[in-house]
Amino acid sequence: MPLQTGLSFRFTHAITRTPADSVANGLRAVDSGDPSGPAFRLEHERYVSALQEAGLEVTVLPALEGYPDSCFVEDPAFCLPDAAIVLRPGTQSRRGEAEEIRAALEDRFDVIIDLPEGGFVDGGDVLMLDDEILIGLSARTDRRGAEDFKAILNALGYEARVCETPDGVLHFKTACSTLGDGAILATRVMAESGFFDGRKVVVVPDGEDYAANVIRVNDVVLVPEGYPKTDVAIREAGFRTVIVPTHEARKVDGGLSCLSLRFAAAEPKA
Ligand code: CIR
Repeated sequence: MPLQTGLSFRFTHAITRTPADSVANGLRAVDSGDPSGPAFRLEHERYVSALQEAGLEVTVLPALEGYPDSCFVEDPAFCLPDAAIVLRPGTQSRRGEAEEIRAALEDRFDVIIDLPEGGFVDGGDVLMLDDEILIGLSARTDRRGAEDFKAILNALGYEARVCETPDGVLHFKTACSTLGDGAILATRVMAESGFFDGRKVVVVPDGEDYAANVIRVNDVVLVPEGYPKTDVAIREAGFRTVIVPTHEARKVDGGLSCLSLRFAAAEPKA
Protein backbone atom coordinates (compact mmCIF):
# COMPACT_ATOMS: atom_id res chain seq x y z
CA MET A 1 0.00 0.00 0.00
CA PRO A 2 1.25 3.52 -0.44
CA LEU A 3 3.11 4.95 2.52
CA GLN A 4 0.61 6.70 4.81
CA THR A 5 2.92 8.69 7.04
CA GLY A 6 1.57 8.63 10.57
CA LEU A 7 -0.89 5.76 10.06
CA SER A 8 0.83 3.88 12.88
CA PHE A 9 1.14 6.73 15.37
CA ARG A 10 -1.06 9.75 14.59
CA PHE A 11 -4.17 9.19 16.68
CA THR A 12 -7.09 11.19 17.99
CA HIS A 13 -8.87 8.68 20.21
CA ALA A 14 -8.27 5.71 22.46
CA ILE A 15 -10.50 3.15 24.14
CA THR A 16 -9.38 1.65 27.46
CA ARG A 17 -11.03 -0.44 30.16
CA THR A 18 -10.56 -0.07 33.93
CA PRO A 19 -8.80 -3.10 35.43
CA ALA A 20 -11.13 -5.31 37.49
CA ASP A 21 -10.21 -6.78 40.89
CA SER A 22 -10.35 -10.16 39.12
CA VAL A 23 -7.17 -9.14 37.26
CA ALA A 24 -5.51 -10.98 40.17
CA ASN A 25 -6.59 -14.13 38.26
CA GLY A 26 -5.25 -12.87 34.93
CA LEU A 27 -3.34 -15.18 32.61
CA ARG A 28 0.45 -15.26 32.89
CA ALA A 29 3.29 -17.44 31.66
CA VAL A 30 5.36 -17.16 34.84
CA ASP A 31 3.93 -16.36 38.26
CA SER A 32 5.59 -13.39 39.91
CA GLY A 33 2.69 -12.60 42.25
CA ASP A 34 -0.85 -11.42 41.64
CA PRO A 35 -1.51 -7.88 40.49
CA SER A 36 -3.66 -5.83 42.87
CA GLY A 37 -6.85 -4.32 41.44
CA PRO A 38 -6.49 -1.01 43.34
CA ALA A 39 -2.79 -0.62 42.49
CA PHE A 40 -3.46 -1.51 38.85
CA ARG A 41 -6.27 1.07 38.70
CA LEU A 42 -3.88 3.77 39.94
CA GLU A 43 -1.36 2.84 37.25
CA HIS A 44 -4.17 2.78 34.73
CA GLU A 45 -5.13 6.35 35.65
CA ARG A 46 -1.54 7.41 34.97
CA TYR A 47 -1.71 5.60 31.63
CA VAL A 48 -4.96 7.32 30.63
CA SER A 49 -3.47 10.70 31.62
CA ALA A 50 -0.41 10.03 29.48
CA LEU A 51 -2.64 9.28 26.48
CA GLN A 52 -4.64 12.45 27.12
CA GLU A 53 -1.48 14.53 27.42
CA ALA A 54 -0.37 13.09 24.09
CA GLY A 55 -3.54 14.56 22.59
CA LEU A 56 -6.06 11.72 22.67
CA GLU A 57 -9.70 11.73 23.67
CA VAL A 58 -9.86 8.63 25.86
CA THR A 59 -12.95 6.50 26.50
CA VAL A 60 -12.58 4.54 29.74
CA LEU A 61 -14.94 1.56 29.77
CA PRO A 62 -16.09 0.07 33.08
CA ALA A 63 -14.29 -2.87 34.67
CA LEU A 64 -15.58 -6.33 33.78
CA GLU A 65 -15.12 -8.68 36.74
CA GLY A 66 -16.16 -11.67 34.60
CA TYR A 67 -13.10 -11.21 32.38
CA PRO A 68 -9.86 -10.95 34.40
CA ASP A 69 -7.78 -9.87 31.38
CA SER A 70 -10.33 -7.47 29.91
CA CYS A 71 -8.32 -4.30 30.63
CA PHE A 72 -6.04 -5.48 27.79
CA VAL A 73 -8.46 -4.10 25.19
CA GLU A 74 -5.95 -4.30 22.38
CA ASP A 75 -6.52 -8.03 22.00
CA PRO A 76 -10.22 -8.35 21.04
CA ALA A 77 -10.26 -5.70 18.28
CA PHE A 78 -8.19 -3.79 15.73
CA CYS A 79 -8.86 -0.22 14.61
CA LEU A 80 -8.05 1.54 11.36
CA PRO A 81 -9.07 5.08 10.48
CA ASP A 82 -11.96 3.84 8.35
CA ALA A 83 -13.04 0.60 10.03
CA ALA A 84 -12.83 -1.51 13.16
CA ILE A 85 -12.39 -5.26 13.11
CA VAL A 86 -13.76 -7.40 15.92
CA LEU A 87 -11.27 -10.22 16.46
CA ARG A 88 -11.52 -13.60 18.19
CA PRO A 89 -9.03 -13.95 21.07
CA GLY A 90 -7.12 -17.20 20.94
CA THR A 91 -7.63 -18.20 24.54
CA GLN A 92 -11.01 -19.42 25.80
CA SER A 93 -11.18 -17.25 28.93
CA ARG A 94 -10.90 -14.08 26.83
CA ARG A 95 -13.21 -14.94 23.95
CA GLY A 96 -16.24 -13.05 25.33
CA GLU A 97 -14.24 -9.82 25.45
CA ALA A 98 -14.86 -9.35 21.72
CA GLU A 99 -18.63 -8.88 22.22
CA GLU A 100 -17.97 -6.66 25.22
CA ILE A 101 -15.91 -4.17 23.17
CA ARG A 102 -18.33 -4.05 20.23
CA ALA A 103 -20.63 -1.29 21.55
CA ALA A 104 -17.69 1.08 22.14
CA LEU A 105 -16.56 0.49 18.55
CA GLU A 106 -20.08 1.03 17.21
CA ASP A 107 -20.10 4.46 18.86
CA ARG A 108 -17.09 5.47 16.78
CA PHE A 109 -17.03 3.50 13.55
CA ASP A 110 -19.45 3.25 10.64
CA VAL A 111 -17.78 0.09 9.41
CA ILE A 112 -17.34 -2.86 11.78
CA ILE A 113 -16.12 -6.16 10.36
CA ASP A 114 -16.06 -9.47 12.21
CA LEU A 115 -13.24 -11.95 11.85
CA PRO A 116 -14.95 -14.94 10.19
CA GLU A 117 -15.69 -18.02 12.29
CA GLY A 118 -12.94 -20.60 12.48
CA GLY A 119 -9.68 -18.82 13.19
CA PHE A 120 -8.27 -16.81 16.06
CA VAL A 121 -6.40 -13.50 16.22
CA ASP A 122 -5.26 -11.48 19.26
CA GLY A 123 -4.67 -7.78 18.52
CA GLY A 124 -1.38 -8.05 20.39
CA ASP A 125 -0.11 -9.96 17.37
CA VAL A 126 -0.80 -7.13 14.94
CA LEU A 127 1.91 -4.53 14.28
CA MET A 128 0.76 -1.55 12.26
CA LEU A 129 3.44 0.26 10.29
CA ASP A 130 2.89 3.15 7.91
CA ASP A 131 3.24 0.99 4.79
CA GLU A 132 2.11 -2.48 5.87
CA ILE A 133 0.56 -4.43 8.71
CA LEU A 134 2.38 -7.43 10.16
CA ILE A 135 0.39 -10.31 11.69
CA GLY A 136 2.34 -12.64 13.96
CA LEU A 137 1.39 -16.30 14.32
CA SER A 138 1.55 -17.24 17.99
CA ALA A 139 -0.06 -19.43 20.61
CA ARG A 140 -3.02 -17.02 20.34
CA THR A 141 -3.15 -16.25 16.60
CA ASP A 142 -3.48 -19.22 14.26
CA ARG A 143 -2.87 -19.50 10.52
CA ARG A 144 -6.57 -19.52 9.63
CA GLY A 145 -7.26 -16.41 11.71
CA ALA A 146 -4.19 -14.62 10.36
CA GLU A 147 -5.08 -15.37 6.73
CA ASP A 148 -8.73 -14.35 7.22
CA PHE A 149 -7.61 -11.14 8.92
CA LYS A 150 -5.10 -10.45 6.15
CA ALA A 151 -7.90 -10.84 3.57
CA ILE A 152 -10.01 -8.26 5.45
CA LEU A 153 -7.09 -5.82 5.55
CA ASN A 154 -6.36 -6.35 1.84
CA ALA A 155 -10.02 -5.72 0.96
CA LEU A 156 -9.81 -2.43 2.87
CA GLY A 157 -6.72 -1.48 0.86
CA TYR A 158 -3.97 -2.31 3.37
CA GLU A 159 -1.03 -4.58 2.69
CA ALA A 160 -0.43 -7.27 5.29
CA ARG A 161 2.19 -9.94 5.90
CA VAL A 162 1.92 -13.03 8.11
CA CYS A 163 5.06 -13.73 10.20
CA GLU A 164 6.08 -16.49 12.63
CA THR A 165 6.48 -14.99 16.10
CA PRO A 166 9.69 -16.35 17.66
CA ASP A 167 9.21 -19.13 20.26
CA GLY A 168 8.63 -18.07 23.83
CA VAL A 169 7.10 -14.69 22.91
CA LEU A 170 3.44 -14.30 23.99
CA HIS A 171 2.41 -11.82 21.34
CA PHE A 172 4.25 -10.47 18.29
CA LYS A 173 4.18 -7.02 19.84
CA THR A 174 5.56 -8.29 23.14
CA ALA A 175 8.90 -8.11 21.32
CA CYS A 176 8.57 -5.12 18.97
CA SER A 177 6.80 -1.81 18.48
CA THR A 178 6.47 0.86 15.87
CA LEU A 179 8.35 4.02 16.78
CA GLY A 180 7.02 5.77 13.70
CA ASP A 181 8.99 7.79 11.17
CA GLY A 182 10.20 4.55 9.60
CA ALA A 183 11.69 3.07 12.79
CA ILE A 184 10.91 -0.05 14.80
CA LEU A 185 11.93 -0.96 18.35
CA ALA A 186 12.67 -4.67 18.71
CA THR A 187 14.33 -7.21 20.98
CA ARG A 188 17.53 -8.64 19.60
CA VAL A 189 15.78 -11.91 18.68
CA MET A 190 13.05 -10.06 16.83
CA ALA A 191 15.52 -7.69 15.17
CA GLU A 192 17.41 -10.72 13.81
CA SER A 193 14.23 -12.45 12.61
CA GLY A 194 14.42 -10.89 9.15
CA PHE A 195 10.89 -9.43 9.36
CA PHE A 196 12.26 -5.90 9.44
CA ASP A 197 14.99 -6.16 6.83
CA GLY A 198 15.47 -2.83 5.07
CA ARG A 199 13.94 -0.88 7.94
CA LYS A 200 15.56 1.13 10.70
CA VAL A 201 15.52 -0.95 13.90
CA VAL A 202 16.40 0.30 17.39
CA VAL A 203 17.47 -2.78 19.36
CA VAL A 204 16.35 -3.09 22.98
CA PRO A 205 19.45 -3.21 25.20
CA ASP A 206 20.25 -6.56 26.87
CA GLY A 207 18.23 -7.34 29.97
CA GLU A 208 15.35 -5.01 29.08
CA ASP A 209 13.26 -7.13 26.68
CA TYR A 210 9.98 -6.21 28.41
CA ALA A 211 10.54 -2.62 27.27
CA ALA A 212 10.20 -3.67 23.61
CA ASN A 213 6.49 -2.96 24.04
CA VAL A 214 6.18 0.83 23.82
CA ILE A 215 3.64 3.03 22.06
CA ARG A 216 4.25 6.02 19.87
CA VAL A 217 1.35 8.41 20.32
CA ASN A 218 1.56 11.55 18.20
CA ASP A 219 4.74 13.35 19.24
CA VAL A 220 5.86 11.11 22.12
CA VAL A 221 6.80 7.51 22.80
CA LEU A 222 5.37 6.03 25.99
CA VAL A 223 8.02 3.79 27.63
CA PRO A 224 7.49 1.54 30.67
CA GLU A 225 9.05 2.69 33.94
CA GLY A 226 12.22 0.88 35.00
CA TYR A 227 14.01 0.43 31.66
CA PRO A 228 16.49 3.31 31.51
CA LYS A 229 18.73 1.85 28.81
CA THR A 230 15.80 1.45 26.43
CA ASP A 231 14.63 4.97 27.23
CA VAL A 232 18.06 6.31 26.30
CA ALA A 233 18.19 4.22 23.10
CA ILE A 234 14.83 5.59 21.96
CA ARG A 235 15.78 9.17 22.81
CA GLU A 236 19.13 8.81 21.04
CA ALA A 237 17.19 7.67 17.96
CA GLY A 238 15.50 11.08 18.02
CA PHE A 239 12.22 10.51 19.85
CA ARG A 240 10.73 12.23 22.88
CA THR A 241 9.76 9.76 25.61
CA VAL A 242 7.29 9.74 28.49
CA ILE A 243 7.75 7.16 31.25
CA VAL A 244 4.63 5.31 32.42
CA PRO A 245 4.43 2.70 35.23
CA THR A 246 3.25 -0.77 34.18
CA HIS A 247 4.35 -2.80 37.21
CA GLU A 248 0.93 -4.38 37.83
CA ALA A 249 0.25 -5.05 34.14
CA ARG A 250 3.59 -6.77 33.83
CA LYS A 251 2.63 -9.37 36.45
CA VAL A 252 0.06 -10.69 33.97
CA ASP A 253 2.21 -10.28 30.86
CA GLY A 254 0.63 -6.96 29.91
CA GLY A 255 2.37 -3.91 28.51
CA LEU A 256 1.65 -0.44 27.23
CA SER A 257 0.19 -1.36 23.86
CA CYS A 258 -2.24 -3.94 25.28
CA LEU A 259 -3.99 -1.37 27.47
CA SER A 260 -5.61 0.66 24.68
CA LEU A 261 -7.10 0.66 21.22
CA ARG A 262 -5.75 3.76 19.52
CA PHE A 263 -7.13 5.24 16.33
CA ALA A 264 -7.51 8.35 14.24
CA ALA A 265 -11.08 9.52 13.77
CA ALA A 266 -11.96 13.04 12.70
CA GLU A 267 -15.37 13.25 14.32
CA PRO A 268 -17.56 10.91 16.35
CA LYS A 269 -20.12 9.05 14.27
CA ALA A 270 -23.24 11.21 13.74
C1 CIR B 1 -3.09 -12.51 28.44
O1 CIR B 1 -2.30 -13.44 28.65
O2 CIR B 1 -3.91 -12.55 27.53
C2 CIR B 1 -3.03 -11.29 29.33
N1 CIR B 1 -2.69 -11.69 30.65
C3 CIR B 1 -2.03 -10.31 28.80
C4 CIR B 1 -2.40 -9.77 27.48
C5 CIR B 1 -1.38 -8.84 26.94
N2 CIR B 1 -1.80 -8.33 25.70
C6 CIR B 1 -0.99 -7.98 24.72
O3 CIR B 1 0.20 -8.19 24.78
N3 CIR B 1 -1.56 -7.43 23.65
